[in-house]
Amino acid sequence: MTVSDSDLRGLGWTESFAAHLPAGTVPARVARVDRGAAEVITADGPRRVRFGARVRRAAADDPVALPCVGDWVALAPLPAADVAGGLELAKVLPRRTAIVRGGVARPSRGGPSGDSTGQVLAANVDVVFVAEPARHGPDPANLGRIERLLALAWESGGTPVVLITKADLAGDALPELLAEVARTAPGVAVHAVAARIGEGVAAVRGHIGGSRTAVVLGPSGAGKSTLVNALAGEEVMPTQQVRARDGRGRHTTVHRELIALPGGGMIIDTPGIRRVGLYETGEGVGRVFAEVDELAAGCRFSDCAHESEPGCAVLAAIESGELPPRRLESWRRLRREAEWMASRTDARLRAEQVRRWKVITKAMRGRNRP
Ligand SMILES: Nc1nc2c(ncn2[C@@H]2O[C@H](COP(=O)(O)OP(=O)(O)OP(=O)(O)O)[C@@H](O)[C@H]2O)c(=O)[nH]1
Ligand SMILES: [Mg+2]
Ligand SMILES: [Zn+2]
Repeated sequence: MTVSDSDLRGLGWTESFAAHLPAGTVPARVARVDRGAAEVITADGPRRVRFGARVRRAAADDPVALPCVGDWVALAPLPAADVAGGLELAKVLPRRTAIVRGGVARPSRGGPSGDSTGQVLAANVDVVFVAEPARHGPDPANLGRIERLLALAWESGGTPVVLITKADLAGDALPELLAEVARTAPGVAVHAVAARIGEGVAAVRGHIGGSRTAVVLGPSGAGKSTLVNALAGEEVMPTQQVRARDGRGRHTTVHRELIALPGGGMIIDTPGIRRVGLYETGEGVGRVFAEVDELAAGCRFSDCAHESEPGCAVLAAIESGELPPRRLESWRRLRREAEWMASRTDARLRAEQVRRWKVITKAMRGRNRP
């Protein structure tokens, strides 16, 4: 590494990125993307760069190739430099991890529908915080949304962590809610956070040490930006000031943005997610429902569909109350969606596209395996 590279290590720059940096270019990390341009952080500080022609062409063919928040990129001198020192974003370096969402899938008679183009929500993240707000009342959190975001998080190659945000709103129901969420997220750390009053923030901070990068995903109004501000120790992101009357359809954060935290580590704040489809169809769903797979190993028939077969260990677990029926339904829905995605005619192409952009993920997955 060169001297200037060492300044970037705190931002997550490693030898494996350096190995892909073309000669004569400058490395930078993308902090924010606007149409056709990006705010990047270089060893010399922040600057704004436009996408070069090759990057624009690649992104037109394949949206996954579009530079994204968290990406490491190569900056090259502008081809016809009328501005001295002018740089453009010339190349996206292969991603270590990437959160890729599919097109919005709507249930229809023939199964899920929707397009199968992907969008990278964040790149090179180590930790994926799934933020689900606690609510007052009989239905204190949306467990299905947690499961869906966990599948996406596992597919990314990063480590998921569930945050029950606005935990103060759950009142006495909080311990029970946390226990239920823990059952919904096997093998995943679960924390209660009330960022507005500073509770649980230290536990979140504990996941973002050194030069790690985290991203926070969740619905609008979950308190994501409030948490990011609590971590940053200052008002870096605007938060929802007055509660919208119906609480819906108001997005305070509109850009995904990478924020460097005092004391090291980075967090990417994101706009609220309304509905997110699966894109990659690897081990994600299986990991979210690890206990269902374990139970299924005890079914009499190895191809048991857990519908009505004799000797079905999954149905027996439902009968005994060990497995909530909601959990099996949710598993079925996500499995169906993943299978539908995998069966699309462009599935092979899609897998190749992601592989091309995510070279080191396999090794990462091996390391993350509990
Ligand atoms: N009761 C309670 N309210 C909170 C807490 N954290 C945030 N809020 C409030 O929840 C509302 C939404 O907070 P934001 O941080 O803007 O939510 P967000 O997830 O960033 O929303 P988007 O940017 O729209 O995706 C604000 O009015 C916050 O003050 C908390 O710990 N407890
Ligand atoms: Mg926000
Ligand atoms: Zn079975």
